Amino acid sequence: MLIRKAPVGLGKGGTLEGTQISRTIRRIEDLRNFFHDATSVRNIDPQTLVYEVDVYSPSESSTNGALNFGVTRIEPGRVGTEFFMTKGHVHSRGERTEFYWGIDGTGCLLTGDPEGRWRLEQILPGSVHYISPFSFHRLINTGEEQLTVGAVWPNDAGHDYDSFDRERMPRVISEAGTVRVLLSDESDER
Ligand code: PAN
Ligand code: ZN
Repeated sequence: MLIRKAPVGLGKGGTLEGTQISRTIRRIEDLRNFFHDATSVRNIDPQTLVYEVDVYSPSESSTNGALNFGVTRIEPGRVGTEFFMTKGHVHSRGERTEFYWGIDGTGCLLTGDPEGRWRLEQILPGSVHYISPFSFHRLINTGEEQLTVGAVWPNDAGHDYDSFDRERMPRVISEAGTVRVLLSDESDER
């Protein structure tokens, strides 16, 4: 029997290479409503790249139990004091879970449960993160290099970007060269 080459691999710079891969690119113009400081958003070139997501979906979308494999690469940078980050979402099928793991760079994973309790986990190369049912999840690059994070989630999970109140989300900011977390008055830690 032939020993075949794997159809997909992680290339240099954290790009997924192979077949059945799609890429989503998010620039400042796509993220206007996600960063807190509207004035700073307006002062950045709208074409500035914030993050890219490569997704490998080998199964038909109707396949029961199908998984997606993704890699997210977030550029280093800030909008005002707020670090570059993903939009963040809950799964449309809220009970669907997900694994993230750190590949390169440093940052954090913000999660929030439906009761409004928030949690931040440090992401490092090799760190493993479990996103529990009904949790909001967002990646934040707090480092000087690109943050690259792998993910596996059910193909039928779906992305819901609007169900969480953005005003209540903790913000991860840079202050005097250190990473600081600002909680809204109504946020709770867990
Ligand atoms: C990830 C995310 C990816 C980009 O693949 O979709 O990191 O984040 P946003 O979708 O919040 O822009 C995932 O969590 N999939 O379920
Ligand atoms: Zn997800």
